[in-house]
Amino acid sequence: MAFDVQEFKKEYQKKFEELFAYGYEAGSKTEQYIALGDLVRGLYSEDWIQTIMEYNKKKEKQVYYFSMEFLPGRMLKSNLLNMGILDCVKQGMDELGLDLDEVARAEVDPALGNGGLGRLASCFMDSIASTGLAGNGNGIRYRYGLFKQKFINGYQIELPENWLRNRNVWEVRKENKAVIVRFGGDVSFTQEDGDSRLRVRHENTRDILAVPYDTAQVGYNNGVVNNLRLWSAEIPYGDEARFSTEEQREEVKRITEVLYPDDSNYEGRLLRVQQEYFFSSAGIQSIVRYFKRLKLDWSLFPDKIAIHINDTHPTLAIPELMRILMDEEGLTWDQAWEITKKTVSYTNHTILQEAMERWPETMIADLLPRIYQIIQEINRRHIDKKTPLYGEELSQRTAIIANGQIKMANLAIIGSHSVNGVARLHTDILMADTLNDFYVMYPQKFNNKTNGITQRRWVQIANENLTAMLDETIGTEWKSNPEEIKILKAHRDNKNVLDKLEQVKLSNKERFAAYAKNEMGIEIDPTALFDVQIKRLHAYKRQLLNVLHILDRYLQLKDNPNANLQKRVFIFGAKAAPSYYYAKQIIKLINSIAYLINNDPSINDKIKIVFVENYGVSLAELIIPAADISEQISLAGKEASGTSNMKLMSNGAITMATLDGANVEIRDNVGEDNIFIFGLKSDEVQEYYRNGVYNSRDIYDKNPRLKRILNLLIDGTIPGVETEGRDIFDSLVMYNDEYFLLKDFDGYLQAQYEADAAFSDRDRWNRMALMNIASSGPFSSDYTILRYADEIWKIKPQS
Ligand code: H2P
Repeated sequence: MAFDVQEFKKEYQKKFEELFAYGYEAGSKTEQYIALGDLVRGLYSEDWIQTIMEYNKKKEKQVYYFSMEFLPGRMLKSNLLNMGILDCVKQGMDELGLDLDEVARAEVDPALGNGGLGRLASCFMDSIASTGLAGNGNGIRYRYGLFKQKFINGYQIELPENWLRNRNVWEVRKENKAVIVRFGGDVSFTQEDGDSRLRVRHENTRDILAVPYDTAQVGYNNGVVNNLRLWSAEIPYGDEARFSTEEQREEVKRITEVLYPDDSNYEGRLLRVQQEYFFSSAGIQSIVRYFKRLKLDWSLFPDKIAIHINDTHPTLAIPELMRILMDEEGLTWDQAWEITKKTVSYTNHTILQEAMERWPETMIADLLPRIYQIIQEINRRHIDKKTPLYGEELSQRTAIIANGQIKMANLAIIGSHSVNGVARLHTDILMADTLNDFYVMYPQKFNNKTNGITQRRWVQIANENLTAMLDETIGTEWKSNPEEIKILKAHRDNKNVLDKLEQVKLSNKERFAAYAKNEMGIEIDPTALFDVQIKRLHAYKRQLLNVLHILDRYLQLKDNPNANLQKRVFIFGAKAAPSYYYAKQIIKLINSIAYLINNDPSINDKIKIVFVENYGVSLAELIIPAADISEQISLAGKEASGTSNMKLMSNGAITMATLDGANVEIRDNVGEDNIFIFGLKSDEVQEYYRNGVYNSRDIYDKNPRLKRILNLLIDGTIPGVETEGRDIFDSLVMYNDEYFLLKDFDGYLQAQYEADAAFSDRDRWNRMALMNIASSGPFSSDYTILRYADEIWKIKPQS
């Protein structure tokens, strides 16, 4: 985008005065940010309109990525980068006496997701635009999003995150595109004289208005600006009388109020289904409206539209598309079914049984009576068709409805043409085990699409120092062609480059140290090894294994304060689901250990623990560039892919890994010498589950080092964790340690002490870091997305 500094300064001043009626110098950071954001939106608006017009004119096939979560992070700098005006704006702001970074920090980071799944959706949106694909996002505009995490006395407290309190400059409300989503009501069928078809009548429904808010997804230096559409629930115009009580109005608002309402009870689960249907239906309605404008035969629908459902949350899009095609557009079941299957594709993100969505049949029957009928019919036809082919037993196991429950994954697989896992190992497990019944029936539907991340946000924006160093060393081609970063390997023995890399890391660690000091009052040494585990708190991700390692060091230093141990800073960032009691206990435990160790002078700063509050995209951007070790220590077979592993690798952290998820592919790319691998392999874990001989109590009894550590949980050493310590101890020792922490403990320790040795050899460590950065190109989400486009969606980048 052509733009010069002088012009920018003039425009910025004008914009500010227009908005706030005084000079920018007197404005608050938030006002200065809003003015800049507004200006930037104005700058891409022409491309935004142009992109949409082009797609319409060419009747280009478009993909719609349906996701209950998006975690875009702050958008200002990423938009500036992709528009190619980041440097110009930075300089302009500078000349105006403003610091772009400070102004950018005034943007509230939208927390519309939980973790990897939501962030993946946002990396994908960036990559879809940046590779020039015609793609749209479809999701929910949560008024509050995910809770804001606070620690009080070490416990997680959840507060509402009012991210919209200052205007959201990026969104555009599109009232003219609003649609009605209907809940409840009565379904009946009528047949008029002379009409061979039954007509569906759906009356007495509770109608909610879905209003879209659109946000531009700016492609990298290519003029493409795609659309992310998030829906908000409102009372339909003119229908206010029907929502006369406060309670009724609240009920409407609640649909798009928070992400993942506590679904440990019936009301929470009901609300969640409402959310899922709400955005699925609204999205499908707007797609159908668009398709009808093209004036094409319905059979061409799958040639123009691909609908991707990110996990099972948007699965109701399948019966909703069926409903619209049949009830509203008059297609037959067979026609509608053919179109639906050809249009929809599905990504599975987990093999954990508890994360597989199932809804009580009665709930769906009450809330969505017509959708319920359609699901029943899909199920009936599925069983009828498959029983003669595969027998009763297998067919019943794949049923969508069983024991009064509706299984969303089964519906997603049966109603789509493609099912993909998110890393090679994960897809293998899906095919061989978790979804094997379906794999037997539909082998051609299954495929792997290993996750990716965008280096634009995770290197170029998050790590400006590394970016500058790379540009200087290998040129700038890697920015548009991430594979090209491999050229860096040629410098693996170049002492000068290795030293520069060390400097870059150090300056990023200093930046994080300043944050820890200013925001948390914790003093850390930037030359210490920064050991990072940042992800949702979950037992299978094994933050606790990390804790056991910390306690091992603690005991060594208590025994001998002069023990020759590498100084380490352990950095955690994690939210626990509000109803996940065990995860919250682990948070309390880590905070208590942090308090104990950080304040023990005899530890002499050899260990510091920093558990950041309210971890999210912006904190990740601060922590990842500062990491030396990337903890990816889930029990093998449980983590579908992981994506923080890729972000950390791209920033030169060395992975401490089990052979799980995409860690396997990271190892293949980076080589055994540049990663620390330990622990059970996925098939060994499977074998243990099968033969049932695992006995954690036995390990506890026989391993004195581990026993001593575990006893710390219950002997009063860690203050304030009487209940938590006991419960966690029991889960590991008395209840047989579901995630095999004790089994993997020795291997983990050994790998950690190897890492210490490697870290103390500066050249060796820096070379490992370099090799990680140089091997990270293939994990660009641009490549992942091009594979989705080519193999699943059948769409091509625009020329
Ligand atoms: C999940 C999986 C990750 C995966 C991610 C994106 C659900 O994310 O567990 O293994 O990388 O989806 O596919 P997370 O645990 O981070 O919430």
